[in-house]
Amino acid sequence: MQPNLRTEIAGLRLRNPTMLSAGILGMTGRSLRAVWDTGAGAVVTKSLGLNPRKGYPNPSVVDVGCGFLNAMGLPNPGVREFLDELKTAHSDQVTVIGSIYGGSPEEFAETADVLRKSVDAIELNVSCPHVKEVGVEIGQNPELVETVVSRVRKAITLPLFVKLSPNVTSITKLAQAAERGGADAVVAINTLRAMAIDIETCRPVLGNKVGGLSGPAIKPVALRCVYEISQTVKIPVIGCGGISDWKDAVEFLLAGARAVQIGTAVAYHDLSVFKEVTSGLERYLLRKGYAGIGEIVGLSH
Ligand code: RRO
Repeated sequence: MQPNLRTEIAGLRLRNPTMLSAGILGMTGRSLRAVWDTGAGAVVTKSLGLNPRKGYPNPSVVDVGCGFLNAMGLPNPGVREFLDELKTAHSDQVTVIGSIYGGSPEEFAETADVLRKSVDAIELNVSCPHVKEVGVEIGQNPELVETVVSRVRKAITLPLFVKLSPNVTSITKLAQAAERGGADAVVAINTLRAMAIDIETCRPVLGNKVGGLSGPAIKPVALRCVYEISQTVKIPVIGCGGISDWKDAVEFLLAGARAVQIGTAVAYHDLSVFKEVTSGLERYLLRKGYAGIGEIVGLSH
């Protein structure tokens, strides 16, 4: 019998445990739809705020060999403008998660409220490593995380995820704060603060100088975070960070993730990564004699 790849997170039913992570191909309805059509179990939008943002000057993304370094600076057209894109992306058949950021609990709540009817779940981005006031300054502070989450919790009934930062002393304390605030799941992890320097110009490569590292280099860090968080909180964990093939996905499930997000691998390879991961997972479950994903979640503990 074919193993069951379906999984569920806070009532959100997924056809398989893969998701497109925030920040990659999430800027238009057509690109979100295209990723869904290649087999992702859900797609996450680029992080959206109440007002449009231009983002940082180029270079804003650079390949550093072991991954990507980015300082996009939260470019987005603003949540209201994006609703039109969601008309293209979202339907009863297509699972879309809206990623949002804000400068205050009120701003997060208002943005979530605008999106509420156009997505299946909300992901709070409190962990952008290089944008002042709306990113990791919130995500490094457990009290603020709890306040933001509980304010959004009051505003919407949709499944509520919180994307956590690895740029902290204890990620488990932030996961606990999200859980106390009423989050349904945490996503671990956002990018690691990092930089590159051009040895000819003797200057930092990124327009913003410092950015976030994603891709294969951060996979072991992300895996450790998922392992620790899943031992600490009761809510589900969604793994994110350097997942490039089905073996990486299996590792994250064994560490305790109930689903995985894939971003940099889409840019490094192409959209076939979702099919590669789901068919590899299926073969693995079959070979090991497991009936479904649920049987291997957290098995390494
Ligand atoms: O837009 C960005 O520069 C960005 C964001 Br919002 C984020 O959450 N993580 C990241 O690495 N870049």
